[in-house]
Formats: sequence, C-alpha cells, structure tokens
Amino acid sequence: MTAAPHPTTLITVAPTGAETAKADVPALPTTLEELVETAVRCEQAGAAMIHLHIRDSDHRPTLDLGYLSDAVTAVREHTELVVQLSSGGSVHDPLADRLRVLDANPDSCSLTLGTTNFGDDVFLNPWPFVAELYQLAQGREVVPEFELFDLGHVASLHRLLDTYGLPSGGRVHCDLVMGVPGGMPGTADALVAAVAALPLQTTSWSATGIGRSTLAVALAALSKGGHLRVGMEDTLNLSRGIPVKHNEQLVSRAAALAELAQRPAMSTSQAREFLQVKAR
Ligand code: KMH
Ligand code: ZN
Repeated sequence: MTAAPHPTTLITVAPTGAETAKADVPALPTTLEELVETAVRCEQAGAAMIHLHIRDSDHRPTLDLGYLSDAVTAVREHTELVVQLSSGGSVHDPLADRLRVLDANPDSCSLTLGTTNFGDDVFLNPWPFVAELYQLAQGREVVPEFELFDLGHVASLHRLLDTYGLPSGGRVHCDLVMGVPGGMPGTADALVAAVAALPLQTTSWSATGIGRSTLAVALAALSKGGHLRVGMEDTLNLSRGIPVKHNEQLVSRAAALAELAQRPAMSTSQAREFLQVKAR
C-alpha cells in the first residue's frame, strides 16, 4: 500500500441493504424504478460505484437471479456506475444462493472475510465459502471488494491473498465496515488499527460507519487517505432525529467532505481504471 493518498476519493453508495423494512422507511429504494432513479441521482452527486442489494415485489430481500440481472442491466443502461452486487445478501440467505450472485454478471461483488455477529443474528462466512467465492470471482473476472467487519477478517484477507493470489485486474480494494453490533467499533482508533494491519498487496480501501458512527468513520477515512462508502444500507439519519430522505443527500455530504479534504470525488471512468474493472 503506497503512503501517498490518492488525489481523488472513490464514493460508493449502498442505497438499500437487506436489513431495513420498506414499511418502516418508505424512502428506502426497493423497486427497480426507485433503484434506477437513486443510481442516477447518486452518480450526479459524486458516487462512482453502487453496492446493490435487491428486493422482490414485496420489498423483501431476494437473491433471485432474474431480479438481480434486471437490476444490473437497468443500472448499466442508465448510469456509468461500477455495479457491485452484494454477495452477503441477508443473514437468512443460504451460502449456495450467495455464490450464484456472480451469475448476474456484475462488475464487482462484495466478499466478506469471515463470520460475524450481526446484532442478534449471525452473518455466516465460513472459510471454505470465502475461498470458493473468491476463486469463482477470479474465474469470472469480477472484481471483489473485500468487506472487513473485524480485525480477524483482515487476518483472513492475508490468508486468502497468500493462498489464492491477486483478484481479477490485480487491484486489492477493501472496505472497512465499522460499527456493526458484533464487529469492530466505528471509531478512528479502530480504523487506524485495521488500516495498519491491511496486507501489503492492498491498493485501496474505503470505510463505512454504521448509524451514528458514519461521520467519525468518514472523517477518519479521509484523514488516513481512504475512500468512502455511504448510503441508507448503513445510515438512516443525517443527524439525530433527521431522517435521510434520499441517498443522494448522503452522497452529496460525502462529496463535500472529500472536496474539503482536497481529494474530490472520483469519476466513474476513473473508478473503472482505479479498480481495473473489466469492460462488460
Ligand atoms: N446484509 C448483511 C448481512 C454485503 O453486502 O456483502 C451483509 C452485507 C454484506 O450487507
Ligand atoms: Zn451490503
């Protein structure tokens, strides 16, 4: 990992997630139309990559290949965003269904490096699953984003890269997911410790802080030369008692912070080069 910070900031938007119910948060984009509208506005606001969880016609999380493929196609038709599909799904999704996410032909997929307590649930990522998903992504030339919820996940990333080599395109991009109840806390101290432990092969990393930790993590990430992930998957309030009305607000705020840090938002074409995403 080079010491000099990148001159621009990759902003990833995670607009929906799998945890929040549409009935509780009507502003959550769950239909294909809402997803495309969100993607277009977030791209205009400075996002270069989108991390997608898909919902079915009842607004429930789904890994159905038809829904996933339709979403990938629609976002590609309307934006230049790097399209990343979640391979994490929801805590209830079987591992086999999560492997099949790659059949929807995304540019990128999330890849979590270990099991973590996730509130009252367990987000399951046993080593054989991680290794299989990684090799599948290599074979399909899909760029993984390594999701690290804990310092132990960073250790597992060393093992993965040492055992199976570099991902498609040769870039190692990580995302520190901080502040999940059960994972590492969303603090500057935890971020510094995790960044210091990243493998030498790491070429870039972003960070996201769940809930109230979002700003502390974003500011720490920018200070340490990292990139940003924001969105309603991770944060439902702009500040105490002020709900997010549209993901664009979170992207605009991230772009403003990046501008202030004198590392403005990266364009989509820069992001494709940066992550070495294969043309599809
Ligand atoms: N929904 C969480 C259980 C990912 O997208 O890869 C897992 C998650 C991680 O959101
Ligand atoms: Zn996710």
